[in-house]
Amino acid sequence: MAIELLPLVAAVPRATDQPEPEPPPTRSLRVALVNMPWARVDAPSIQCGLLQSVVRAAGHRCDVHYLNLDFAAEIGAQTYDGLSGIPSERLHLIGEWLFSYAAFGEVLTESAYYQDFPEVEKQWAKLTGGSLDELTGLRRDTIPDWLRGCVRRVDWADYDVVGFTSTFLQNTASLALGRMLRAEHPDLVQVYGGANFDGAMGAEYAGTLPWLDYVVTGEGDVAFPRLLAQLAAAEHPAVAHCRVPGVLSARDAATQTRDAPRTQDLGRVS
Ligand code: B12
Repeated sequence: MAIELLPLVAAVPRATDQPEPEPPPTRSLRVALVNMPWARVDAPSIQCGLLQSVVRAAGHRCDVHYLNLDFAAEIGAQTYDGLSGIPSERLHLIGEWLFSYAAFGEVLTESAYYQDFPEVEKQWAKLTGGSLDELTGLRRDTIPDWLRGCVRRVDWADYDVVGFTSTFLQNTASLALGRMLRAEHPDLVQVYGGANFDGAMGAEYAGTLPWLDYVVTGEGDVAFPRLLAQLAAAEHPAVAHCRVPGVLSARDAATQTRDAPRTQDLGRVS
């Protein structure tokens, strides 16, 4: 038995087989990672925590902005929790729909949405005691105002790169803030990653939405620091041709669909 296992054991990479650490970047970048609604508020983001550690280890400054907490404070923790964990959210996608007006304008009207998903009225009333007019107000007024506040309150000019992480219902919130940031801070390089950008989804977003400078498909532990190193060396980072496996931009989204390589050294991700 021990003899049969031997080839398998030999194939497992050992510490000495690990790739050499990346050389230090040509300059240190200032990186902001953002955790948008509707990420849960009772736990930190494992994505931002891991990526912050690898970005710092690669020689850059890195802050994490928990804007999900800020939004929960804005609308009340109970309403936030209720909406982020609302039953059948995968059917009516209420979290995505609420931020969609700020991101894309009127794509699906309230009346059409409420007609398609009649359960939303009951669920919202149970959660807040409020009417559909109030839900409409949240979508049309509260959320766009809150996003404009996020653009003002954080000193985005102090960053070279902003990275949005998106899993579950974080997509339209991330895209909406990113779009507003592009208008106010056109030189801020925007990078998107997370389960919502995996595979073909990432390629589609990168090729369609012009404010997404780079999309990382797959794990970011290796690809993100490599991308940052190339951005640090580039004269015009937002339009640089970054040749990193798993990193897509509008310029090469159609041609590159490989996921980013996974780290082989868990000791570097902590
Ligand atoms: C643990 C887990 C859960 C846990 C905890 C979830 C939580 N709220 O944190 C539980 C059991 C609660 C859960 C529930 C659900 N889950 Co779940 N879950 C997972 C699982 C197994 C691991 C997620 C994780 O923490 N990974 C570890 C982190 C570090 O990895 P990561 O998120 O991929 O991040 C890396 C990259 O994406 C990238 N990256 C991420 N952000 C960024 C940002 C930038 C700028 C860059 C450059 C890179 C980058 O780098 C990161 C580090 O390598 C994944 C499958 C998987 N193998 O990933 C499914 C997964 C996330 N779940 C999924 C689903 C569908 C669900 C449910 C809806 C299932 C259901 N029907 O109820 C619920 C929803 C719960 C909710 N709304 O919170 C889907 C999400 C699809 C999507 N597009 O968002 C996944 C991807 C599984 C799948 N393939 O379908 N889940």
